[in-house]
Amino acid sequence: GARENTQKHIAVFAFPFTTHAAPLLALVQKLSESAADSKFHFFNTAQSNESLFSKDHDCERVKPWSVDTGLPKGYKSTKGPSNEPLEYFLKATPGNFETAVAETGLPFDGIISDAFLWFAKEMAEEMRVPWIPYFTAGPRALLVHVVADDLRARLGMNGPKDQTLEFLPGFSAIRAVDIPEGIISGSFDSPFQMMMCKMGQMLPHASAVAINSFEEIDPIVVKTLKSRISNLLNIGPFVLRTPSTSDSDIHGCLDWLDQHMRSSVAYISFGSSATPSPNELKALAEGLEASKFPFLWSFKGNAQEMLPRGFLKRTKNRGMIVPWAPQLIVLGHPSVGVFVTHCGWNSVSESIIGGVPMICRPFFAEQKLNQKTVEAVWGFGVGVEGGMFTKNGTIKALQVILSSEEGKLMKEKIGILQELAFNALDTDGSSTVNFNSLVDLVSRC
Ligand code: U2F
Repeated sequence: GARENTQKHIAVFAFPFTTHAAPLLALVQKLSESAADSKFHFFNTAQSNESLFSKDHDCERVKPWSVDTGLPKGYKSTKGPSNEPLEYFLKATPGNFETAVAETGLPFDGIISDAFLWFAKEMAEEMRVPWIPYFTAGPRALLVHVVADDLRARLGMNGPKDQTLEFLPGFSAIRAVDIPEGIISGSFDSPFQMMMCKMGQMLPHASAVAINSFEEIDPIVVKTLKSRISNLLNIGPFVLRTPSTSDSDIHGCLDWLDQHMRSSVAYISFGSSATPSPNELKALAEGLEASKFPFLWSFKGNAQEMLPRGFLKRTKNRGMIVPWAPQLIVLGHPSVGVFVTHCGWNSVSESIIGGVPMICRPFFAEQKLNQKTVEAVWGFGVGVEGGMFTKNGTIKALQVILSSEEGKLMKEKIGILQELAFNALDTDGSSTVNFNSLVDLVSRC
């Protein structure tokens, strides 16, 4: 319609849990540099926005707006991990976003959303504007949600756990048990699972689907995905385009790494919300201690209390424990030889960028699928024996990667993918070309 000026307004809907909102904001910030006549409005919970935007953030191009959390008045979070905030939030959608959008009083020309927030499609339809979802995990995870109905028809619900998915190109090494819960196993009717199910149905109807991955990472899977989603834009690994503020090294990890030998250190982190049980933490610590490899551990919680007595003292000459590490840079440091990870997609991507083989201990969501892909498809990582940390399993896995021929081969294999990742982001690389298409699309909103 007639506007006073030519500035467009793009609404952006964030998913405020785990590492979802940060990659979305990184994308939007980059878009705002290229799609100069668009202003981006970032709808997210106040708390999540606070952690993402600095106090002196200039709102000229990207403006944060608060969305209701859905939490009851006076809600006190329970100690430890809880699904409650997520459940309240989901209950409040889409009304909380609709309200926040209405409160701006602005006419919007397009919606970019976290892919999880499928209802953005319906809102975009009502506004008669394009919907561009962003999927922050990998292509396999995206595919299994998009073909969820087919998987259910083929494999039934809660069928044999070890049957493989041969019928899906590239999936012959993947078993039913590796597929995220809520597709062919587990509960299907939780609000979260229902959201994922709707997401799978809606994504093929988006104007384009952006994904934080690159085409060469998994060509067969990307091809199948493209047959379902005609405008799939692999634009990653996006972290390489946007140096983040969490990269500052206040705990001195890099100086510490400088003192160690090439490919000798185990870096350990389980991402934003997974924590191994006390027993597993103990086993992991015992394994690290007995293996004698140096380690850098990004540890959530009180290490003194949670790790075996005397462990910190006994390992102080070759172990470093920090509450937060500049992970991308750490994984790029030549001293790091293995990443002990929960296989969150950002972590897997950063390990590929750093060329570091992985020891995988997945917890939830699509992490098992990521592990199996790392292990059986790409061949540059191992799971821990039995799926949980034991002292001996930990020692074994560390030895395979840090001091065996097999480990060397893994390092070579991940080096190949590492190079492809960097190539994808070259000026004429696939992810750059795709990003430019995304800019075009947003500019045409
Ligand atoms: C959810 O994953 P998480 O948030 O648990 O984990 P990652 O995707 O691996 O992201 C963790 C990020 O935090 C950073 C690290 C990653 O970018 O570099 N980080 C750090 O900089 N320093 C630290 O000490 C520790 C972490 C979900 F659980 C997964 O299943 C999904 O794959 C993922 C993406 O959708 O979101």
